[in-house]
Amino acid sequence: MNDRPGGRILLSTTGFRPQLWYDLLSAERPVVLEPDGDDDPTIEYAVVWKQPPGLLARLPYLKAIFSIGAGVDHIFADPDLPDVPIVRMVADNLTQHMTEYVVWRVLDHHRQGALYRSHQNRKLWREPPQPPAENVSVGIMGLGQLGRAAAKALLSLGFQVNGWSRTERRMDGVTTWHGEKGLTPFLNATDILVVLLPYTTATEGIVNYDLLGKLRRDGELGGPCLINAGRGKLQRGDDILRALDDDILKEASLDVFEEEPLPPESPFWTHPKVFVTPHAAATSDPHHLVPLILEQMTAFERGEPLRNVVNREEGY
Ligand code: NDP
Ligand code: OXD
Repeated sequence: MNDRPGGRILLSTTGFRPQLWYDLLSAERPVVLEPDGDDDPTIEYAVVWKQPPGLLARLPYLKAIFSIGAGVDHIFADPDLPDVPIVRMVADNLTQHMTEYVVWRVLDHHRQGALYRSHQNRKLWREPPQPPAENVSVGIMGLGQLGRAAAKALLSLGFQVNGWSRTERRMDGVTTWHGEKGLTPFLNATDILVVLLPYTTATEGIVNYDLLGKLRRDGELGGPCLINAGRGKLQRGDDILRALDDDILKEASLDVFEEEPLPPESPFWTHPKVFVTPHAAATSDPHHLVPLILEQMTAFERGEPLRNVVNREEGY
C-alpha cells in the first residue's frame, strides 16, 4: 500500500459501476471518489470515464489522467482539462475482445446470418450462394491497436483486407490508404466496412450517406455491410437508415450510437437489417486494466515515461 499523503487517486466513472475499480485500485493506493474541496492537494492521479466537466481542473497537483478505456473522447468533452498527460488503455485483453467482436460480425455478414435467421423464422430449408472469404474484402477504418489486430485475424480467415488511417501505415497482407485522398479508393475497394476510428473533430459524422455510397456495390455479398465499434458520433444514424432503405447498404452491425443507451424509440432496435449491441464490443475489465494502470504510476514515479499518452492536438 502506498501511503504517501499526496499520492491519492481520484476515481470518477460516470456510467460505470465504480466498486470493482475502487476495490482493486484501493488495495494498492489511496483512492477517493470526490476531491476534498476546490483545490485538493492530495490527488496526483485521476482514473476516469466521462468525468464531470471542471472536476479535474480542481486538482492543482494532478500529474496524469488515465482513461479506463481505449478511447479518450469522453475526457476531451471537458472544456476545462488541466494540461497533464492523458494515458489511454492499450491491453491485450481489450484488443482480444474487439478482435472477437469484429470477427463475429464480419463472419455473420459474410455467412449471411440475417438471411438464415429469417429463413429459420419461416422454417425454410434453403441454401443461398456463399462466396468464399477470398472473394470478399473487409476495409478497416482506423489501423491502430484495435484495427491492426482485427486485420490480422481477418487475414488468417482468408479475407482480403484493406486499411485506412490518418498517416501512412503499412501492414503485411493489407492494402492500405491514408488521409482524405486515400478515402475514396479505400471505400471503392471495400465490401464490409469496419469502423475502428477514435471520435475527434476530424472524424465526427464521417460515416454518412455520401461515404456509404462509395462502398463497393458489385461485390459477391450482394451489397456492402457496415460494422461500427468505434464511437456513435462517427456515424449519422439517419444516413445509415436511409442507405439501408435505398439499398446502398445491405446490412449494419452497430455497437455504438449517437445517443447511448440507445433510446427505446430508435428504429435501429427493430430494423431487420441492423444488428445492435450495447457498446459492448470490448468492455474494459478492471481485473486486467487496474494492474496496468498501477504499474504505470509506479514506473512514472521511478522516472520512467508514461506509455500510451494521447496526442492532445489530434485528440486521440
Ligand atoms: P488507436 O489510437 O490505436 O488507433 C486509431 C486509428 O485511427 C489510427 O490508425 C489512426 O491513424 C486512425 N485515425 C485517427 N484519426 C483519423 C482520421 N482523421 N483519419 C483517418 N484515420 C484516423 O486507437 P485504438 O485502435 O486503440 O481504438 C480505436 C477506437 O476504438 C477508440 O478510440 C474507441 O473510440 C473505440 N473503442 C470502442 C470500444 C467498444 O467497446 N465499442 C472499445 C475500445 C475502443 P494513424 O494510425 O495515422 O494515427
Ligand atoms: C473504450 C470503450 O474506449 O469501451 O475502451 O468504448
